[in-house]
Amino acid sequence: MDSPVSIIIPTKNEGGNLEEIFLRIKKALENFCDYEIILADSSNDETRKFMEEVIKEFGKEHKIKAMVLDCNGDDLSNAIIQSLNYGTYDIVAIMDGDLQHPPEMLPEMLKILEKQNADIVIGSRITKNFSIVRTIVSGVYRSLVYLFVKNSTKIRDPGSGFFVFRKKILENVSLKPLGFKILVEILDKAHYEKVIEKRFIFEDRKSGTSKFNLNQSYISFIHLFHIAKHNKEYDRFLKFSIVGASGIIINMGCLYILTEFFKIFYLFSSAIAIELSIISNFILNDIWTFKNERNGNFFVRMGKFNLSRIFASVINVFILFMLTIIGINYLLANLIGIFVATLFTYVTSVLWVWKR
Ligand SMILES: Nc1nc2c(ncn2[C@@H]2O[C@H](COP(=O)(O)OP(=O)(O)OP(=O)(O)O)[C@@H](O)[C@H]2O)c(=O)[nH]1
Ligand SMILES: [Mg+2]
Repeated sequence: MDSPVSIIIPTKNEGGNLEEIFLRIKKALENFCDYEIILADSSNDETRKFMEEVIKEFGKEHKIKAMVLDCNGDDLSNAIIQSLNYGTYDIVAIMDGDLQHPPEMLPEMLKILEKQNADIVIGSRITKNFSIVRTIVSGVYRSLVYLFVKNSTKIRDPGSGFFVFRKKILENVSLKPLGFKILVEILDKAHYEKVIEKRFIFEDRKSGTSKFNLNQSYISFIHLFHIAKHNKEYDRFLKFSIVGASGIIINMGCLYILTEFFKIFYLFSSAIAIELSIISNFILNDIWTFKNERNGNFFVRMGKFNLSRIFASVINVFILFMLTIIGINYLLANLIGIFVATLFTYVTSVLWVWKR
């Protein structure tokens, strides 16, 4: 391959993995392309000194072009952003320094980038040893990414830290990431068209300790919150909520009119009022909230919206029932039910009814 690559590796106290990662990168790329390695280091112990020595000795012996950048105090994402200024090549690879991202994948990922003219190639993790908590947190996080980050719904692992990309997609882009998920920030803000994924097995780290913890997850969610604010996804949720509130007024009004003036038995009136409010919500969302996402047939969208609302009502009643069983006041239980049902309708609206 002709194009050289800048490999950026964020590190924090990863001295024990350094020689192996250098050797494996060299073996994988030496007959493939030129490369430089930038270690974006935020170590807070003696590791940096050790790294500099390894680079000196190792670089001489193995002719590896590597540097360690002082990113003291920077989190993973910001350390990577700093390093982007030091990379001299047009193609960049980001990978962890604990060997969970196999360097042997790099040639294939770079080949895909070039041959298939992609802008980003993501190494998607097949995780085997995640704890239950990490699996749940990761699943919830991914769902929210699909909701808040445009063009992300087709990406299996938007939270991966292993990817290669063309640097030009970041021209005139101001990245303001937080925590570990720099790929999500890039997917939201960069100028790119084609993203391809290549799956790999995410092994346990070889040596050193994990920096992942629940606080990191919390930071990732806050980051997502900033993204949603920035890309106006919030506005959409607000519009959806206003339409939902208008539905309540229509529901109550119809129930009153049908029961009082048309003398229809109130339970039948209620069924008609519910359907009318679903239809009015659908129309308002179609012409306002999701006016730029109207793909396909109007009636198919309406049918899907109806189904999602019916399912949401079942969820609402189920939560009401379960929470009252454990002694929660039925009005509070209903409020919680309404909240979850609204979220459910929103998610299905974004990802299914008005699919982007
Ligand atoms: N520069 C910098 N690098 C960091 C920081 N936190 C973690 N890293 C590095 O980022 C990479 C990913 O961190 P890990 O601790 O392996 O996180 P993880 O892979 O999600 O968690 P494990 O699966 O438990 O290893 C590793 O190379 C870390 O050394 C930081 O604050 N600054
Ligand atoms: Mg790791």
